Amino acid sequence: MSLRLAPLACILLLAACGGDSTGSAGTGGQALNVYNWSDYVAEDTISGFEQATGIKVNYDVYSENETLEAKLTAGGAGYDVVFPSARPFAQRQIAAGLYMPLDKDRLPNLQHLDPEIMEGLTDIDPGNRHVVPYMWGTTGLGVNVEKVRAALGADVPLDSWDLLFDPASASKLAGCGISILDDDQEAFGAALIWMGRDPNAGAADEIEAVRQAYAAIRPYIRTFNNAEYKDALANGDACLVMGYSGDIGQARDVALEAAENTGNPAPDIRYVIPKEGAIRWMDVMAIPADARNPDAAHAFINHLMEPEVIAAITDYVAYANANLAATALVDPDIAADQGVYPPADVRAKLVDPVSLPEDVQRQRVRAWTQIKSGR
Ligand code: SPD
Repeated sequence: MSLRLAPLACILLLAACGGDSTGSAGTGGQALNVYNWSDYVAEDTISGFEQATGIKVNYDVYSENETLEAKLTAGGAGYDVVFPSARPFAQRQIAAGLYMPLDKDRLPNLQHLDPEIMEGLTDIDPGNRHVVPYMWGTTGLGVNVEKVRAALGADVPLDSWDLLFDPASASKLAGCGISILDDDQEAFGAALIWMGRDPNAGAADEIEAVRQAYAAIRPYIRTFNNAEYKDALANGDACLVMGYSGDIGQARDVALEAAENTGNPAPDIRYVIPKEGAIRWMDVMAIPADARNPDAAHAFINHLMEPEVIAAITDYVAYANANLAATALVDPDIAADQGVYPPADVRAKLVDPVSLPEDVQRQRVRAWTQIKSGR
């Protein structure tokens, strides 16, 4: 895992970094409460912000959009900056008035963001008033190549959802460990794409088709989770996972580091965007309407839009960012990694999730609960 040290220059030479000169003055001396996905900043991101601004950060993590949404809707959680996925979560949270409008005068680093990505968010956030894009990625397969080949043969194609959804394949991989995201949007999307259908489909027969697809492989699935699968892939407890792109890049880096430390051969862990296509998602930053420290929240969001800061995060977490000015600063190996920045022909097969009607969403959640329980 490469860790860029560029933000240090900003810490030492604050004035030279531009647009990040907000100190603790104006924040009422209160700590900033940040709630983010797990493993979604670099090692020095939070300490870099604290040193640059004098603002103390309480940093807490989650691994499901639903956890964040439950806290936001209950109110009083006390978070100042949160990171929902854009569709459908931020979309409906904006509509429900859960976020405060951003004060763009306090976000000068907005100038660095990719105008195409900003424009792409205006359907859920007209005028880009409430959310700022953070990282984006895809949901595909993480593969331990040696173990999968040992189970399925040296010539097995690694670029298809068949690896997971073909029961003949899954049954042979059960022994080395299959893990699936506990995320109904991703799980439904993947199965529907595998079947050549619209991943945003919601008709009763589509839901039934997904239920049957999972019923056929359910006996071979070891775990359903959104965070632990990363370690399982890295330490050999899983050989095939459905996972978020950067998480699988992180698992590969952890495995490489462990191999270096122990002198053992490094496993060949790969992230695959299957040839049939995949879901693309975008996570955004927002300030809850009941935030207690909006001044510090703006300073934090602005800090994360510093090209050096966000490039270092991309290098560390292996997710693509939305900051054009950061592109030249990203580690060339990460910038060239087609799992992080897919080429045009692959991008053409990526599908953005949409907000489904409430009754469809409820049916999906019910079916997903049944699938997981094996009923
Ligand atoms: N470890 C960070 C993972 C971020 C994943 N966010 C996207 C979820 C899309 N359903």
